[in-house]
Amino acid sequence: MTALIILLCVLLISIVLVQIGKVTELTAQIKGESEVLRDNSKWNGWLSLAFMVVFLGGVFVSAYAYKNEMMGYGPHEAASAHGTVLDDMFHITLVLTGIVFVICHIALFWFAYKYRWQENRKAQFIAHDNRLELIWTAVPAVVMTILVVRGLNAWNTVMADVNPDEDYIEIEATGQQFNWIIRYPGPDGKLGTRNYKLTTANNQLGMDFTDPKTWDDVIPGQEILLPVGKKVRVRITAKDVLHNFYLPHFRVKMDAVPGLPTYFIFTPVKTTTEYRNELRKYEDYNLPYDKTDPTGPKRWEKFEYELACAELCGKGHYSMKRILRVVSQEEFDEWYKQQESFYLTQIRGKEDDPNKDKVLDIEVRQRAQEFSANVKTAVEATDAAEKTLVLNHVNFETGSATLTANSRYELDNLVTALNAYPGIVIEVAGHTDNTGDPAQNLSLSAARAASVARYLTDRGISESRLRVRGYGDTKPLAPNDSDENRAKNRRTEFTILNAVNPS
Ligand SMILES: [Cu+2]
Repeated sequence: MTALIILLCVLLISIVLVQIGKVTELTAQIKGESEVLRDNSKWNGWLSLAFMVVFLGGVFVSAYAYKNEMMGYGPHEAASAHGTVLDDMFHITLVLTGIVFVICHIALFWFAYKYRWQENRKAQFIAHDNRLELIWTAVPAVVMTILVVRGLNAWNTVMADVNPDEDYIEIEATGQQFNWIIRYPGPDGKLGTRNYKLTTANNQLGMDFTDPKTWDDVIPGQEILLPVGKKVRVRITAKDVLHNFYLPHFRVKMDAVPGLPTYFIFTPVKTTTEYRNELRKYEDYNLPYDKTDPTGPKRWEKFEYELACAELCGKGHYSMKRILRVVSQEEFDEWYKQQESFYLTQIRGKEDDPNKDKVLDIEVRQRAQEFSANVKTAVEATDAAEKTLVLNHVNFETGSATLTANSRYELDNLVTALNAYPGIVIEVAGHTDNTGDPAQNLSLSAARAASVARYLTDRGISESRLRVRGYGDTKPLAPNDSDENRAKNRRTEFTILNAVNPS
């Protein structure tokens, strides 16, 4: 139906035009050709001028009306240090091409008016003019050079890699259909190695857990935080197809290519809260966020920085959106502290842990901290029951009093504690479960306690500070009714006999 109406309109307009043509021809015959030509030329000349004024006026009015939609203006200011460099490039290009645009249009329509047909005016033909050629080659060349040189400078500034001794944080973004896996380095500040061949259902990134740098790496939940004012280097990769790491507010955009790591470096300069407060100034952002709830939060209050994929990577492409929050360094540190190591929480001790029979450096450090805290509590405790601590990581070869190699870490902690509190005397006690002959258990537990004591005296602890006892199966911690409980009862522990303040 619409098509039919449009067709009819076109037909009618054509008929009208034909009729106007006929009328013009008739008038020309009556008035004489030249008079009509003069009238037409005059009208066309003036209409050209009118068009120029209306058109250019419209250009300026619409540019002003839509200025807040333009990048780098009003609510679209960059939130990163390099963002203004890029925005300025766009602005300079816009201003220069704008000047050319206005001059060209004035000239075009002015010439159409000025040199309209007039009687007795003869056209001049210029075959060639060197001076003109020079001008209209040199001017664009100079303008282009300015733009290109500025562009190259901006490129070199924005794409420069970090100095290794600079203060920055490196994170990693891996794109996959359809989400981003973001990885932060742990306290060591270094991202661990990856190898795609190690990819499993549990280890989506193929992190190489034989590399100690991976042990403390963190893969946070939905929320991504970055500290304000800190340089961030993002390693960008993809697992399946081409994705694109895009942080529009920070003017960060880089392809995520499978098999070819890329990077982008930027420094966020405005926290989410600061950006929200800037948006607050604009009328648009004072409208309700949810149109059906006019009294609810305003648009500026709900503003968030976004991470998007800027590559049409498949039908779930849109769902790659993530919220990025830029916060103060303190708030970031607080959040970062709560993040747990991916390896220690998801892989350690499980089937695909390549370090099953090793004690890791971070565990050694963590246990040492816990141990010294426990000893401090035990020394200060007044209740006798709280003065006994189990050596959880001290173990023996089956049926013998030989310490396993990994026992040394906790025993070293004990040596450190005894040196820190030179006044204390301890009882080292061996315990077994109830399997086997009680008399044998008793002697085994005594032998094990003696092994521990020997380890301590070998490291300079005076024998006079140690009481050694085997209790066999006489003091179980739990009833010997399950494997788990029996394991609990097979233990070595120490009791602080007299607590003297550390010297
Ligand atoms: Cu994508």
